[in-house]
Amino acid sequence: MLRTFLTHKIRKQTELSGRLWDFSPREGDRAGQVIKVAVPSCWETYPGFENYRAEAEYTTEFEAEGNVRLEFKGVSHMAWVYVDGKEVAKHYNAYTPFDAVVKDLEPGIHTMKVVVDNSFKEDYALNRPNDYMSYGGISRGVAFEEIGDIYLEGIHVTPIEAKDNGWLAKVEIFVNNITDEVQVTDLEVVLHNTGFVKNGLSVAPGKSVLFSDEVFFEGVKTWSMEGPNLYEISARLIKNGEATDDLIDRTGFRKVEVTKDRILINGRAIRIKGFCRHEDHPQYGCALPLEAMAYDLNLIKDMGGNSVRTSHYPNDERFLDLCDELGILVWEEHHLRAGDDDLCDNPNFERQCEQVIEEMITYHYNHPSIYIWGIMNEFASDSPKARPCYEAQYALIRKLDSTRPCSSASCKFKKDICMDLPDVVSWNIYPYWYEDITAAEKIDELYTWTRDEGNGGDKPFLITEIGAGAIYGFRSHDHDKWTEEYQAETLEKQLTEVMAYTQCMGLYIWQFCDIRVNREWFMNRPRIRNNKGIVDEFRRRKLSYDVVRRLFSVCPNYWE
Ligand code: ADA
Repeated sequence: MLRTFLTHKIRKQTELSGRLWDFSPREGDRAGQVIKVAVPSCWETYPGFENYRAEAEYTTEFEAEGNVRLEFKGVSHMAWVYVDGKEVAKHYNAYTPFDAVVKDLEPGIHTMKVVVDNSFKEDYALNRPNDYMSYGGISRGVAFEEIGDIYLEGIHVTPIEAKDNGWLAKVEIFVNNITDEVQVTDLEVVLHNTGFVKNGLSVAPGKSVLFSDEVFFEGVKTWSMEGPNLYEISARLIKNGEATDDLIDRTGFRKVEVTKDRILINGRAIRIKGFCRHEDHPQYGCALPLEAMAYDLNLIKDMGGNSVRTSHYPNDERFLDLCDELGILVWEEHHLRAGDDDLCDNPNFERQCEQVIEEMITYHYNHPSIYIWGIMNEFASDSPKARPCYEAQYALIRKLDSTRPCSSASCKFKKDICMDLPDVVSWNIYPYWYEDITAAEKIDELYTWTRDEGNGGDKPFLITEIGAGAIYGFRSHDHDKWTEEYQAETLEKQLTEVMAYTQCMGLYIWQFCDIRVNREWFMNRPRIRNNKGIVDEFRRRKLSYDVVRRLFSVCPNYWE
C-alpha cells in the first residue's frame, strides 16, 4: 500500500511496488547486467552497488488498457519514465511524488522503464555531496490506476473553526479532464455524517477545481496530540447514476495559530520535545518499510517525544500517515541542507526549491500532524544575495497554505539578516560540542539578539537542532568527545538548560539515529556517519536514550 489506508474503492489501483523489477546499471564494470531487485529500494543496498552514483534502469511489466495514471511516491534523484519505449514523465527531486497519464493503451502487457540518476551535477541544484546520504533508486511506492476521461486528482480540506458539535472547513476538490472537450459530471462527497451531492458540474479540458466551498461537518471530533481523531473524506464522480471514479483522503480537524511568542494548537501553546530524523537505515537506505518507520516512531514516543522534524526533505507519505495516527507533530521542510550563496547563481536553484515546496504542500496538505513548513536549512541567511530566495519561498508557502506558519533553521547567528521574514525564529545550536559555551548562555545570547538587534520581533523562538556525537559502544572513563558518556552528559545539560529557558517554545534533538553521510564528508564524520543519533543506525540505544527519556517524559506537551 502506498498509504496506510485505501485511497480508492472504485478506481482500480494496482501497486507496482512490492515486487521484483529488473535493475541494470548504465555505467561501471557491470553496465548492462541485469539483476532482480525489490522495489521500492535504494541501489546502495544491492551487493556491489554500495557507492554507485550514476544512471541506472528499472524495468517491469503491467497489464492494462485504456487510460492509465501512473503514480510515483519518490524516485531518487532524477527520473525519466517510459511506457512501451515512449517517455511519459520526467521528474526532478527524490522526495516528492509525481504522476503521469498515458492515454489509450491497447489491451495487453506493457513495459515500464524508469531511468534513475543520483549523480551530482549542476542540473540537480539541491542534490549535492552532503552530511547525509543521497541514495539512488525507486525509493518509494509505485502504482498504476485505470481512469476514464475525467478523474479526481486531489482533495484539500482546510479546517476553519470548531463549532458546538463539529467543525466548519473549506473543501476543495480538484479534477482532471484529459479530453479536449467539456465534460459534465455529478459529484458526491462524504465525510463522517456529512454528505452532499452536486449535479451537472461542467469540467473544462485540463486540470481544474470542481468544487470549493465551506462545509459544516457535524459530529467530527478535534485532532490533537492526545486524541488524534482522523476522518476519511471520499469524493465520487457519478455519471448516469453510476460512479465513474473516486478518491479517498484522510484529514483531522485542528487549528494552528501563532500568537506573540507561542504556537497554539486548538488554543493551547505547544511545547516541542522533538527529534530531527533522516530517512536512513543500514538495511534499507532511505526506503524504509512501514514497520521500520513505525518502530522509529515507537522509540520516539517511548522517549517522551512529541514531534519530528523531517530533516532535510519531505518524507514518505506513509510516515506522515503514521504521525497523524500517533498524534506526533511534524515540522516538514523542503529539500535543502546548507550551502553558500553562490548556489543562487545556479539557474536551477530557486526554481527547484519552489518546485519542491509546491509538490510538498499540494500532496501533504491534509496531514493534521504537519503544523509548520520549513525552508532552506542552514542556507545563506546572512547574505543579501540569498535574501530574495527566502522572501520568494515564504511568499509561495503563504500563497499555497495560509493556515500553517513557516520558518527556516538558521546557524548564522548574529549575522542573520532574514529574521524578519519567518513566522517562527529557529536556531540550530551545538553548545558543548562545536562551541565551548553553555546552552543557557547560547540561547540567551540568541534570544536577546533576535529581539533587540536581529529584527526577529517577539515571534515564537525555537531550537531546531541541538545535540552531540557518540560512537555506539565507545565507553570510556575519560568522558571525552565521541564517548557515549560525553554525549549523555551533554544531552543532560543541553536539554535541562534549554527547557528551563521558558521563552523558548521547545527543541529538536539532532538527531534521532546515526546516519550514513556522503563519502565526501569523511572529515569529522567517523565511520562515514553522522554519529549524533540517540540510537545508532541499527536503532541500538546509546546511554543518552535514558537521559532524554527521563527529561522529556516529565515535560508536558503544552505551556500551561
Ligand atoms: C547542521 C545541519 C545538520 C547536521 C548538523 C551536524 O546543523 O543542519 O544537517 O549536519 O549540523 O551534525 O553538524
